[in-house]
Amino acid sequence: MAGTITFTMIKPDAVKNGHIGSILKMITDAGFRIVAMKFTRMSTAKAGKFYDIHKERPFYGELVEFMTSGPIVAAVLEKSNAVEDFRKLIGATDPAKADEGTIRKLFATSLGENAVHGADSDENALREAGFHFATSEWFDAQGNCMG
Ligand code: 3AN
Repeated sequence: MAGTITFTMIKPDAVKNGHIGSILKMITDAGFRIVAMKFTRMSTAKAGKFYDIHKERPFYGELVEFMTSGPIVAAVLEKSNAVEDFRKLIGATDPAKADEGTIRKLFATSLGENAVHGADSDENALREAGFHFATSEWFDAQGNCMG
């Protein structure tokens, strides 16, 4: 069964361009519940580790530099079929190929600076959520701390 948790970041480009509010509204309007959230700036070491899987890719250095260039919003989200539904909501990695009405189509500027991150599997969602949040920072639907 598909998991109910995904992990997202609103990236430095979307933060700088003033899109935090609009993006969060699209996320909650689509039925995702915010389980954990913070406004933070990643260190180079942290971003390097987060994107470890892309280490051999030619864009790795550029990606780490961009993701540490300003603050981000990191969040854990809950919904049935969370990972797949969130990937649909954000659209393709390249905004030029993203469907109309998706977050990347509306707010991303390029393939590298594409406004939002969405975990690509249940396993990565939990790994990435754990990277940014202690379970004491997670809250259930009744507002109770899950840690
Ligand atoms: P997604 O974010 O859609 O899962 P990934 O996991 O392939 O895409 O890539 C992670 C991030 O790396 C992307 N969000 C994007 O910022 C950056 N990226 C991916 N492909 C390229 C590329 N060809 N050139 C520059 N940056 C890229």
